[in-house]
Amino acid sequence: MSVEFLDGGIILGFIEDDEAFNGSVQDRFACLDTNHDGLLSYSEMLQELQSLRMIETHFGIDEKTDPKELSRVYDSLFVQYDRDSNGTVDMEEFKAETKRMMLDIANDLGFLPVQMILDEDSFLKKAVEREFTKLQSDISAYFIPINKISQLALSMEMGRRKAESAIPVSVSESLTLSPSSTDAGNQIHSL
Ligand SMILES: [Ca+2]
Ligand SMILES: [Ca+2]
Repeated sequence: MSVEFLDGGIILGFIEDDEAFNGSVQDRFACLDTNHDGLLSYSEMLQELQSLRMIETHFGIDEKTDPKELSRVYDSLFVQYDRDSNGTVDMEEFKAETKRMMLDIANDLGFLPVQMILDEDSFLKKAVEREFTKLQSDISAYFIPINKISQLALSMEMGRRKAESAIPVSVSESLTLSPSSTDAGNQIHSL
């Protein structure tokens, strides 16, 4: 569990990022599919349905704790996943319903960030993690890393010192050179 700031934009960014979203959905599906038959039975889905109910509780929609009521909630959630009503949830059904639910949450949230307690392996947490990684790579793309800055400052300082130490030399050179060069000029003219 961790407390994260979340808004609709973060969720939308996640579900529109095919690589991130499909990867997370496939990972979760594989975790839930304990007998590895490529389908999720009601009992395999129960863990997911329980975590979904928790999200709903955070939104203040569902406060029911009566076991009969709860199993009714899980039944209706399962039916939402099992779109062809064959009693199991396949990968496409799981992906489609997860996307639809995330879209609903994104629409409910809007673009004002809210603080939410998230499960470490929840899709919402994945959305936050993706946003954070994206933000970090955006920052490193726009800003020079700190060690580069200090290198730059060092080479600028070296350049400044070099220039300072060069000034007396060039002044004395120009002082000694200018009469002779004038002489040379005069000589050219006189020749
Ligand atoms: Ca299974
Ligand atoms: Ca099905």
